[in-house]
Amino acid sequence: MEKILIIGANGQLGTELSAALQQKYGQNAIIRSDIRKPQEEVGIFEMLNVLDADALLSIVKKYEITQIYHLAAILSAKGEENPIQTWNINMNGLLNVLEVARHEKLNKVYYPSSIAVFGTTTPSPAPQYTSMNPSTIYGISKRAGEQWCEYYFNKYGVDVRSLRYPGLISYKTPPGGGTTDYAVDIFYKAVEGEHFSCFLSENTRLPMMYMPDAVRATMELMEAPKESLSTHEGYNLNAFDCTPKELYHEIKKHVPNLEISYKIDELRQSIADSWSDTMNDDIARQDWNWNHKFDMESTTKEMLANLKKKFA
Ligand code: AKB
Repeated sequence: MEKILIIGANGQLGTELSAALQQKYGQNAIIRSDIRKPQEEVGIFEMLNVLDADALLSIVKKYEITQIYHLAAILSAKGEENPIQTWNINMNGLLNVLEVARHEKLNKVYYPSSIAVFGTTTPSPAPQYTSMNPSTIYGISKRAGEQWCEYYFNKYGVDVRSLRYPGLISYKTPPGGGTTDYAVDIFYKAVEGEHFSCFLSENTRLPMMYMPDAVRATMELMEAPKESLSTHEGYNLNAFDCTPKELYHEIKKHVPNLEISYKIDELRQSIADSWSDTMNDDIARQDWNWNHKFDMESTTKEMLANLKKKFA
């Protein structure tokens, strides 16, 4: 029986992945952990700072953990406020997880990567294997993390799997400190009847994905037979791409009163400009049959309907 530890379970991805894993494996098989208590405690929860390797090991032993989903990280824009701290958390957290996986002989590890690994020398659409010169410490740590994952797979046989997520759009838990966060904020403003001030310019194109697709992709990758996987670095993962202007016009079809203005944040604009505006994910589609379900139109409908219910 699998026993799964989720590190960073209260975050944007962690909240929804925890619920999906609890549904699949049962509540007692999932140990949620984070540095803060969750607002709502569902199932087993442990306080854990992933930098504390002893605490991590004792939780792994206590629950006889067989898989770890290591989701804790500082995102792109927030990471620039304190690069050394970001490197420490993003990198040493991963190394603690890989070490415990190696010594305790865990079955599998999941490590999220990001479009932040790409840079200005990456062509568009970004191929799976390409030139990468990430410009943020978050991107540098994700790229190095991917390489550590491949290294632990080759050298120690740790079955670690990873996806390069686009910007994730969800209504359950807000993101924090990312460059793609505008694509979530705009929906909240639309539903709350407020003006939306966008920190990226109207024509900044970025890859995006609705959270249910991201959760399904993660679970499908983790369930794929090991022999079918051709990489243990992050797989490119694509759904749709859009600019703030395009997303605004799509939402406006449902919320005609929504107004937008642009107040560019230089840091986040420069980060977005350095990222690829779309990715080629053919290898994920070939290796483990990845296929997205949601495009910009269906994501918009779902986000608005669910946020309206949430605020009703
Ligand atoms: C961010 O904007 O930093 C994240 C990401 C694309 O990894 N959402």
